[in-house]
Amino acid sequence: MNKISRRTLLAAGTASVAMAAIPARSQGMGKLHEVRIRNFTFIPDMLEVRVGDTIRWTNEDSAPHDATALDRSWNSELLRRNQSSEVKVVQGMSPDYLCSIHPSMRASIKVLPA
Ligand SMILES: [Cu+2]
Repeated sequence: MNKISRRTLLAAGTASVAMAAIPARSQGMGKLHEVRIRNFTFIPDMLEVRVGDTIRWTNEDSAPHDATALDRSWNSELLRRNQSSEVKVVQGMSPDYLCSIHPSMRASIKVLPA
């Protein structure tokens, strides 16, 4: 690699880091909420969130699980053991969810006003 292309790459790298940081500061990143899935249970099974927050589900069971809105309007990825998936909280997000594989697994979120 010659000097010029190396310098260009470094400059590009710096610019992308700066661009990523600006919206984070001006808009706020929202809070990250963790939900663990253990023994066929969402923990916690009730979560208070705000628009712009992120919910991360992590499956600690050997059985696969997911988080799927009762009305199917949103869902996490299918989670195998120790896998995580994140969903961003949006306005009017459907509050009640289940595991689509084990529908008796139920939990809910409460979207608080911003
Ligand atoms: Cu399940």
